[in-house]
Amino acid sequence: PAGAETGLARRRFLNTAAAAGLAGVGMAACSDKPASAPAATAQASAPHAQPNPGEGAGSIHLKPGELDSYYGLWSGGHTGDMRVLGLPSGREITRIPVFVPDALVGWGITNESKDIMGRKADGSLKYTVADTHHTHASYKDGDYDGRYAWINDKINARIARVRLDTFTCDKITELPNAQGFHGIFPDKRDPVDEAVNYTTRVFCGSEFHIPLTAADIDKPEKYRAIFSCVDAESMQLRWQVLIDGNCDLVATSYDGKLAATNQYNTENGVKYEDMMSAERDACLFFNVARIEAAVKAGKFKTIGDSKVPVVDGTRDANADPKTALTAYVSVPKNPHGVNASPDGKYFICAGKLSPTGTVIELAKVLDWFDGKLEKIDQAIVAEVELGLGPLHTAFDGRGNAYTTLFLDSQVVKWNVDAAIKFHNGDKNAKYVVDRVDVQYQPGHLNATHSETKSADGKYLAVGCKFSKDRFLPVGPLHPENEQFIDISGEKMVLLADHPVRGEPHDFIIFRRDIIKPKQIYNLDDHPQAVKSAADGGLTRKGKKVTVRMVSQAPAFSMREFKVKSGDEVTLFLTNLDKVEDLTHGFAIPNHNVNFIVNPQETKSVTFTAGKPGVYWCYCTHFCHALHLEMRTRMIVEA
Ligand code: CUK
Ligand code: CUA
Ligand code: CA
Repeated sequence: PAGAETGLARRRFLNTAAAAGLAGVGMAACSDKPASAPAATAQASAPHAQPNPGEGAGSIHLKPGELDSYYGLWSGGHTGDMRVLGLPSGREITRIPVFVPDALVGWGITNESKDIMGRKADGSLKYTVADTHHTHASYKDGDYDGRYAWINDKINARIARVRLDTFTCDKITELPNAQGFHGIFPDKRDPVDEAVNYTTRVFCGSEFHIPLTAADIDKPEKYRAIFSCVDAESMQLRWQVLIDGNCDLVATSYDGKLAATNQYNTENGVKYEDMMSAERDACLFFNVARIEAAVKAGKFKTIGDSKVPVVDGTRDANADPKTALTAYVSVPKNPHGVNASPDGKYFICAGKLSPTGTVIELAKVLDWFDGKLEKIDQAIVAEVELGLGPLHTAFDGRGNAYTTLFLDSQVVKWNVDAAIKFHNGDKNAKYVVDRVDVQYQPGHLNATHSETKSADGKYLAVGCKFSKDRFLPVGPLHPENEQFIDISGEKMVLLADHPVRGEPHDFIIFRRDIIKPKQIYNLDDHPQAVKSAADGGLTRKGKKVTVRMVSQAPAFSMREFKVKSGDEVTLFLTNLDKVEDLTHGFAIPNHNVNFIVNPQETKSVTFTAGKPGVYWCYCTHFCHALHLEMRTRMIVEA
């Protein structure tokens, strides 16, 4: 790595012109050939090109029937879903539909899912597209507690919650006054109440600045972005902060006191050249307790139709540290990821257009709020060169950070304490520990339990945005390459490539003992569960018909039911089977109806009965030797 240091030193800090050039070549990633690392760094990673797993991580090859030791939750990108991978095998175990309809389970078909997803006045879905980027789970005592995970929809500014007992989405909230909701992070404890040592808030950063009144539509200098706090239980908005600049990714401190977002557009630019014109942007800190005190004291306004309290977090209004709600720490040009170190001490900002990582000491940020630190930028305890295009950082719990270098197609392992020493003038402090080439152009990375106090430093996954030649070609659209790296030793060892369907970004990886998934629902989970065949039947009120039936392999309780053409039919189906894994489906030809019911689960659909005829409703989910015979006749009369 000495060579790597020399290589890095030769490279210049990206100025506007250079980065604008990159936007056409390197940042759009890639010419014909995979962007190769500079010679010096390529040499640095040559010695461990051979698979030679370090001690402690173990084999990633699982024998048939063997279970993975970690769960991974991956954002699905613009498929709008969440993916569940088993690690270290890299096997995709399931996909959880969230923002976008899903034909396997009937998400976006059933009334229950439509109510969660959000409807228009006519009952149809409000949105059928989404773009998920980030997923994070709920905390207790600084580690995951296995209750919930949250995921964002950037397109429509929505936040969704996924229950980790059933692996299903149970709530979605659309953020008012926000566009391009991107970064998301739950808090880890309450800033004031010691007893609340678990997640009660989720913070959401909106990336796009927008006019707040119709009068400002064509006055970009008046556009503003917003930072939102959502209640983790109710999923209602608690408050918002009006800010200068924009929000990219979000991080929270382990003491609950601080949340922060990186800002790449402090310039308030509307063109990319403008957005990258300043030499430094910011990492914007929020003093959670002070914001909530201000809201309580009525020091807020509301925007438009929204009733959500909005406090003023702009620079000018927060110049006095003693009363400030926010603090703008400067970081170099267009930073991207901000990540909390597992020791609770630092936030690390990845430079993106600057080849640097900036280490911000949280105790010093709190000192500034207390009037004990003269200048907020004194909270920066290191700013060191890492390589080209730093995007996201993970941790091993042993003092090392791992940062993706998008342009260099590498992961760099660096020691945070050594970086601080180097920054303080100790030029012998070798903070770069190792580099490994990845294939290719990595975005997010994360290590096992990296975002918790229990970071275990065993494995690292890297989401490579380009796979190019790594898998069998399947036409112009390539999968992404989630690579798996052993980080248990001094050197990183690339263990495996895993193709994933586009376009995941962020993910977390945690031990399998964190969650205890349910195998069977409770009948009472649904207020209108059909508890027996006798509890079911058909009732009519004018043109509205309700059909209630149960499924029990290999039959539906009603062997036929009669409706009239044009009736509005609502059909409830409860699966009375109690056997683990015994799921039934229910499809109605020509009516755009298909959904499943898991053991003891109830679902409903509403549709208009079509033209007169017989429609064989059948079970779509293989359940029994008589699965094909599992049918009922819907007889539609004139
Ligand atoms: S962003 Cu995608 S690689 Cu949305 Cu987390 Cu950095
Ligand atoms: Cu019931 Cu297949
Ligand atoms: Ca900028």
